[in-house]
Order: sequence, then C-alpha cells, then structure tokens
Amino acid sequence: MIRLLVGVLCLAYPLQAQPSLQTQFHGGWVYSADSGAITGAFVTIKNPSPEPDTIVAVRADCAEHVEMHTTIRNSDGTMGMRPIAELIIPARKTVVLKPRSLHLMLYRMRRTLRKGDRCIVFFRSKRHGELSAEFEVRR
Ligand SMILES: [Cu+2]
Repeated sequence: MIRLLVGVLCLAYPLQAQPSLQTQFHGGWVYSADSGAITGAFVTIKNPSPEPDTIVAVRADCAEHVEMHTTIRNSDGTMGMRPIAELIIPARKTVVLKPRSLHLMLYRMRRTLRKGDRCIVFFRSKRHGELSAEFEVRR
C-alpha cells in the first residue's frame, strides 16, 4: 500500500509542479476596435521560475497579425514605437505591458471587438511552448 502511494505521488508531482513554474499572464485587456482595424493590447507577464523565459512570438484569434512593441522617445521629443523580436521575462520577475510602454499591437482585426468581448492571445515561450491567455475588451 505504501509503495503504491509513493508511486502515485511520484507520478503526480511533476504534473502539479510544472504549471506553477510556467510563465503566467494576468489581467490581459484590449482596446475596442472595428473589424480590419489596428488596436493595442496589454497584460502582466509573471515568470515564477528560477530561469528566465523569452516570448518569441505572439498571435491572436481576433487579429491577423500581432507584434510586440516598445515605446521610444524620438529625437524631436515626440513618442514613437518600434517592434521587438523578443521579450525577456527575467527569473522570478514580472513584466507589465501597459499603455505608453511595452504593448502588443493587433493588426487587421478579424472581427469587431466591443467592451466585454474576448480575444485569445497565444504567446510562444522559449521554455514552455505556446501559452494562451484570454484578453477582455475594456474600453
Ligand atoms: Cu505599437
């Protein structure tokens, strides 16, 4: 009986331990947008693992194309943005994507999104493969 119990625990442990160390996505939200338009999306990304993780690609069910962007100050003082190929989430750290900072750009919306609608965003993580998160249209 004890041997059986140990066997069951050994099988169960990796299944329970893995998700807790996976990169997590919290509070994802997106601006409302018309079909075909461009919009912005934001989320808090938490890496509970002792190893860094890198987001190398993003896609969404509601848009034909998604880019990760960073915000920069142009030489004339105005704000601009540019795509980034990778987003590193350091070990045991949280990275916040928010307006006028790091963000996601959703291009060519496949449908009109209004407040309360949802969009599923898929993040390709170097360490964990494809991870999905539900984003809600907030405003
Ligand atoms: Cu942008």
